[in-house]
Amino acid sequence: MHSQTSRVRRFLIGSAAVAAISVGVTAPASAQDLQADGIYTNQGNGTTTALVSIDGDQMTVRIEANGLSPSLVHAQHIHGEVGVQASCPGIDADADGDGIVSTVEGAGQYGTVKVSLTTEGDTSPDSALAIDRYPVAEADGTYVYERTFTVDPEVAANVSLWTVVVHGVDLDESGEYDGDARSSLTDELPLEATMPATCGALVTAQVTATPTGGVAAGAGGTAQGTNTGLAILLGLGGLTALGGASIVAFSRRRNV
Ligand SMILES: [Cu+2]
Repeated sequence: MHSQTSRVRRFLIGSAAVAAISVGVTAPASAQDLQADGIYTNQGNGTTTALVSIDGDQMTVRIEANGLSPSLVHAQHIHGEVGVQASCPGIDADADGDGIVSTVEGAGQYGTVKVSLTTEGDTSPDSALAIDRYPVAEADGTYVYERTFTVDPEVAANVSLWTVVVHGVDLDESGEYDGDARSSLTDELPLEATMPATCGALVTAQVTATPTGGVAAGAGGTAQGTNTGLAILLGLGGLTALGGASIVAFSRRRNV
């Protein structure tokens, strides 16, 4: 037999727990997860997968690259223009008809450099050509890049419109960036070093966990968050949004 009092108390305990646990569901909503699947824009068979997460002024970028020119450095940037939906060029962007979409020829669609995805130090457009601070592909043409850094509010607000471009194609497979053709950006570098290898437009990343899954996963102790005050506010909102189903799910879990 259940007294009214114990039933109410049980509900309140359950609600508090759900409110706390739903922090684990609600808090990431302030972050933004984007993904860009980059394919080759020129000769070469490179592919890149870029994951970009924004949380306040912190940006985390992970790039997995395959099929790039081996053992060579690959400049990589987030390209775009404020307030403009960027896209990746096709061969029709080859204005001078040399069969290659240069960085400048592609800029009409993907814009200018907004973030330099360097391995260390500055990440501003000033480092766009800092080729001593970009990833070098392994001998099999792969690399993995991951870095977290601070970005301007303008970048955080616009990055979902932008693209990830990885540069560098060893066209003649000589093992180095060379040849008479000069970069569209600077005469100091060969065209091979700066021409786009892959380009991908950033879109919202696929959600991998349902809210219910998030609650279950969170039962292990996300209540011990650091933003307790804010978390409670967010948690209350989360509780309303999650509704009774989550409480049932939580109760069932507790009874297992
Ligand atoms: Cu670039």
